[in-house]
Amino acid sequence: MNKITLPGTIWVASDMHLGPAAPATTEAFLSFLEAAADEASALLLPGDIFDAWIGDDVIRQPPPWLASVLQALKTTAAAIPVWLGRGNRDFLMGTELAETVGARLLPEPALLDTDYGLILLTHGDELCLDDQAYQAFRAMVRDPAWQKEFLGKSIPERLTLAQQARGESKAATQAKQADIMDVNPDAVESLFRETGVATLVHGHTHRPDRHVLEVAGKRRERWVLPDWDCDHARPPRGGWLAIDRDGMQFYDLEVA
Ligand code: LP5
Ligand code: MN
Repeated sequence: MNKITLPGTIWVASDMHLGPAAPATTEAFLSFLEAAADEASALLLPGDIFDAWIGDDVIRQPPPWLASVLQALKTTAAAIPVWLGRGNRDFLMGTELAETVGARLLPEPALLDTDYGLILLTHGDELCLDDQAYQAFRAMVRDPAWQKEFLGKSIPERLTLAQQARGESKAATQAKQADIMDVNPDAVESLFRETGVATLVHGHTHRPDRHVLEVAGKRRERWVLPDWDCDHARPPRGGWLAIDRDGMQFYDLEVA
């Protein structure tokens, strides 16, 4: 697996779920991007930056909320390296988006060579193996033939389908048992074994935490990133993980 060398202070954040219905979260993200440009050496965004990404061609005539996000990403990427990773809601992010904002796309998973050591970074949905209905959906939408057909539809058609899929997903997740929507312990263990790394960082489950476990006689840590919601959650929530030579630390968004 190729390593991404990232010296200095790295900021990692996921699951912002930005979209037209999340203006306050978008504002918080714009401030976060400005702070990252000033304070971090690199910014990594491993997935679900967007609530639903229907294809990179939307950036050719972006709606105002998206135009502001693209501009801010561009400004930050001109100051520090920015890496975008695909999540389960923005798995269609591609090279046109990355090149337009001056970012790079993260491999899945990504192996980071940081001042704190090797860290494996991924969105996390691929580890939720007990959620078989989701894994079937994932296999369908990750299939290049499905993607080609979907991307061949008009933007309004794709927006309607994305909205339907979000509706179905909300209903499905409400009906599911909470524990099947968490990562599968065997999948996590296999990833630690196969890669030999001591630290895994992922998002997706919206269960921010640091888990300590032992795999193959070695101490491992699994750090789970928080989701962001400054529009509907009270108090508003969100945050990021900072990694530097001294270790790893969560920071909460400071929002009024
Ligand atoms: O995203 P979230 O947090 O609600 O739940 C996820 C899993 N759901 C998804 C689906 C996405 O939310 C949908 C948005 C994708 C937009 C991208 C572009 C457009 C694609 C259009 C597709 C037709 O990822 C959810 C997990 C949960 O995480 C926890 O891990 O449980 O999985 C599901 O809800 C899957 C369902 O169980 C089964 C499939 C429902 C979707 C069916 C789509 C039907 C589309 C309608 C077209 C006529
Ligand atoms: Mn997700």
